[in-house]
Parts: sequence; structure tokens; C-alpha cells
Amino acid sequence: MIPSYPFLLSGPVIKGFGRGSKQLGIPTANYPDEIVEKLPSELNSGIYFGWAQVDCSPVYCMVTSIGWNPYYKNTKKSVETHILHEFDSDFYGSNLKICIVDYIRPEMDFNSVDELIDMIKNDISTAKERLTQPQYEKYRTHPFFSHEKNGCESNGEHS
Ligand code: ADP
Ligand code: RBF
Ligand code: MG
Repeated sequence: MIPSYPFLLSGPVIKGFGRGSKQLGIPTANYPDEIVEKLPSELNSGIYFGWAQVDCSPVYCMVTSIGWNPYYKNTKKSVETHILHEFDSDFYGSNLKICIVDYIRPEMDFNSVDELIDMIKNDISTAKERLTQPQYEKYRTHPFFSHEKNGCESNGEHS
């Protein structure tokens, strides 16, 4: 299990596997190796959900996949975050903060890419639903996301 929730990560968005998760309608913002390698060993691979912020953006719902993507048999561990928001453009090089609040399921293998997509859509529904619960919702305004602390122009709120 994760060392303790919420589990916070912050770092730049890099080019990922370029496998076209965007074409599948599910772009994932990838962290660099330095961040993936520094993760605590107790942190299980699997699918998590929580909150995300890109630079000075509002705080959005997210789902994060941590591990080796068994369907693609990756040899390198990755941390990939799909943010539940339509962005106008890519944000490679921006800083991504994520606040992981809980676990959904282990990584799985599938018989087809359609099954993988269906499962990810299911994860997204799970995240949206569970994030409305007060025990998770409260982290949307965690000081980690505070605009004042991030050097963002403040609108008097955290988002
Ligand atoms: P890569 O293999 O380079 O990670 P993806 O197809 O997974 O490529 O696309 C990820 C990129 O898409 C992110 O790095 C980001 O710049 C952009 N992007 C646009 N919208 C989103 C979103 N809602 N969630 C995550 N990334 C997004
Ligand atoms: N890859 C897998 O091989 N097995 C999975 O169970 C799996 N679940 C995912 C769940 C979510 C919410 C996300 C965002 C990604 C998941 N992936 C999984 C990773 C997916 O294969 C990857 O994003 C694409 O291959 C693009 O790198
Ligand atoms: Mg990606």
C-alpha cells in the first residue's frame, strides 16, 4: 500500500512512450525517471485517483497509473496522470502537482485495447464519484495547491 494518504508528487511533464494515448482519448502526463525512481518502495503499482494542478491552473480530478503497463509489457516503470479536464493545448515542460488520495485497483493485462479503454473509463467514473466524498474532496484545497505558495497570481482561493 501507499505509505500514507494523501501522497504528494510535483515535477515537470515529459514526453512519454508516444504510444498515442491521446489518440485513444486518454492523454497521460508522464513524470521523468528521477521522480519515478525516487518513489518509496512500499508504493504498490496500480491505479490511483486524486487531484491535479498544472502550473497555476485550478485543481482538477485525476487518475494516475503507476507501474509497468502489463498490456504493453513495459520494461520501465512509469507514473502517468490523466487529468479530467479539456486543455486547449499540450503542457509538456509544465509543472504537474498530484495529490493521490486513494487506490482503485492493481494494473491488469487485457485481450484488446478496447478492453483497456473500457477499464480506464470505468476508473474515471470511479474517481469522479469517490472524489465528491468529503474525506477526499477536502484535499482539493490542500495548501500544496495554494496559489500564494506556488507564486501564482492569487484570486483569493486555492484553485
Ligand atoms: P506521451 O506519450 O508523450 O505522454 P500522451 O499521448 O500520453 O503522450 O499525451 C500526453 C500529453 O497530452 C501530456 O503531456 C499533456 O501535455 C497533454 N494533455 C492534454 N490534455 C491532457 C489531459 N487532460 N491529461 C493529461 N495530459 C494531457
Ligand atoms: N495499462 C495497463 O497495461 N494495464 C492497466 O490496467 C492500465 N490501467 C490504466 C488506468 C488508467 C486510469 C490510466 C490513465 C492508464 C492505465 N494504463 C494501464 C496505462 C496505459 O496503458 C497507458 O496510459 C498507455 O499505454 C499510454 O502510455
Ligand atoms: Mg503519456
